[in-house]
Amino acid sequence: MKLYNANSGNAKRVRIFIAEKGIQVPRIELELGVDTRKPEFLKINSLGEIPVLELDDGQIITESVAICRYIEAAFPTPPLMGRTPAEQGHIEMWSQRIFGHLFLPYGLFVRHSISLFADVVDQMPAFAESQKAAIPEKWSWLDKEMSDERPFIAGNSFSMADIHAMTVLWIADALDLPIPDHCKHALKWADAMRRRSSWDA
Ligand SMILES: N[C@@H](CCC(=O)N[C@@H](CS)C(=O)NCC(=O)O)C(=O)O
Repeated sequence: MKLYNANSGNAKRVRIFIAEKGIQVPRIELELGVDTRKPEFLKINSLGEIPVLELDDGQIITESVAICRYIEAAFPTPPLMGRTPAEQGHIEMWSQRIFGHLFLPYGLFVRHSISLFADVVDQMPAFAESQKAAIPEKWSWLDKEMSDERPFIAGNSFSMADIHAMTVLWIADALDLPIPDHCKHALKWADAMRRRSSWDA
């Protein structure tokens, strides 16, 4: 296997997942917005996006969550997407909640505000600002949800839902749009995630 990688949140999600599995996957490092738009890379992913996983037989898997699903099936230990039907349902529920309510506001703010994406989307500065303004209340929502003192996003075990949220945390750090100070439960969770070795993946 090899991973086409760059400095991005979607690639970070896959790098953390791989690190949590304790496996080694060689990387091909690309420059976002430069190498990702070259004809030779468009032959690998017609959308010109990383991450991309190339299997040993040459098959290509794109989309960060699809790559994680492949790795979960190929390397089931430790399980990160749940064992029982109830665990799988809850982890997927929380993964979608974190993606929809936290990753998207950050991601849409970025897409509508930085020059890298100026020729990818019709940027609307007012929309970017509205997404940015929504972020603190989204963290407040998560903080209230975690006031039951559960250690991880989807319950008592580390899972894909935490990896989704770690990706958000990494973007939040990069943009200096942090978890608000009053979100004590979310901040406690974030401190614990920063101490995991996979945080540096
Ligand atoms: N749904 C995809 C999104 C991937 C994506 O948007 N990648 C961006 C970086 S975060 C990219 O490679 N952009 C390349 C470019 O803009 O040239 C996934 O989850 O992997």
